[in-house]
Amino acid sequence: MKNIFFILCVIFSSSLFGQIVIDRVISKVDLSPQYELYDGSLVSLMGYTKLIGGAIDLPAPTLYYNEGDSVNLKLWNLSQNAPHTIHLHGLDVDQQNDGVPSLSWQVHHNETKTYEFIAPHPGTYIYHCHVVTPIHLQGGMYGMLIVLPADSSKTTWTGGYTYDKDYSWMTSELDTNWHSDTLFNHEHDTTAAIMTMEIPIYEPQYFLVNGKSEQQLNDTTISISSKTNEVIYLRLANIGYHGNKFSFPSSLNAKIISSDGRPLPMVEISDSLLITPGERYGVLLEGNSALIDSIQIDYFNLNSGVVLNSQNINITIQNAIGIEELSINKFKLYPNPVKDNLTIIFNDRETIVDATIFSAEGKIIKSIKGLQDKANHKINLQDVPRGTYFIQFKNQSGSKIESHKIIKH
Ligand SMILES: [Cu+2]
Repeated sequence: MKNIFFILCVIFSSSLFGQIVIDRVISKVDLSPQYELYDGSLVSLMGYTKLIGGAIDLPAPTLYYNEGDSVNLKLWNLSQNAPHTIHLHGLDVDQQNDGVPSLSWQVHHNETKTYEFIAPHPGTYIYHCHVVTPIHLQGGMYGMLIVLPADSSKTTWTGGYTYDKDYSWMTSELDTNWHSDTLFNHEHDTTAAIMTMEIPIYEPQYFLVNGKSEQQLNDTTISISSKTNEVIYLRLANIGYHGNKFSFPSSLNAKIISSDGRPLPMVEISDSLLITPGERYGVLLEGNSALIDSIQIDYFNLNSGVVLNSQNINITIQNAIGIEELSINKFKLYPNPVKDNLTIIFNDRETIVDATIFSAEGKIIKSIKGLQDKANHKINLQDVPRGTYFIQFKNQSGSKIESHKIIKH
């Protein structure tokens, strides 16, 4: 009888509290600049990774849990000097496990400590270091934490909206002057009442989505590719020090459904959305007709409101008949998929354009300047390895006209 009672308890508790999940992240500091920015320059990071020998990820690896999971999240600090923590931004966890050093503990060099919590409501959260937060966070110690419904279904939350595809975009900025050895290698005692450290004025040169910018945003994990009438679920999180204004093409009928890990009481239908640092939003998009456009993100100074930079993420919605059939394209490419020569035809009377071919990782493969609306242009892709690429057309003033996906066979 006792045994049956015990078994029933185990079954009941596992169905109520979900799985026990053991997870680990490692904190590190680059000894030399290794993280490549869109213009090819390298910068050092202070951040998290999952692999001992792996490079630091920017953002940190996204942590996925299911609602009700009992999570044991270990932090192994392999970096020298400053200790680190994991603050679980927006999650309902107890103070001991919330990674704020003055209220709990911190993890010193070569120590491992474990955060224990039950994954709360399905939604989008952030984790970041809470030791000398402005510096460690700018250094790269941030990532997304996503709680899925208990059954892992493509549903925003239990009983919520179903979706076909989801994309997670974490916005931030990067000021290379904050990525110096002097700032990263500081010794730090969080119990000290006074700590002085000279910090440069924050003037970021790079404005990021998932650690990338400009042509790197053609990465297939970031740019949206979908079919008509598919529902796209966008998880947005701003971990920069500036505000973001998202502008969605109006034909996508953007619906703002959740904020900071909770459903909004009223769904808001809006083509624009402001996100301040630390906030998260859930947005549903659905295109009823074919589209090649972009979602614009303006990064603005919270004090002055001045827009400092804008990034665009391509969105392609295809009919079942495929991308070549879209009549709104200004350029036609054939054959696509291509084996040898890619021919470009001007559908519209853009006079002179520059074309750049990028790999899915954002590396420039070929750059052709001054294409003219007269003859057919052939680009030889024989020497390009098989894979997915993007061709981007810009006019002579440097404004982007449109981008196409190319499949190389
Ligand atoms: Cu830290």
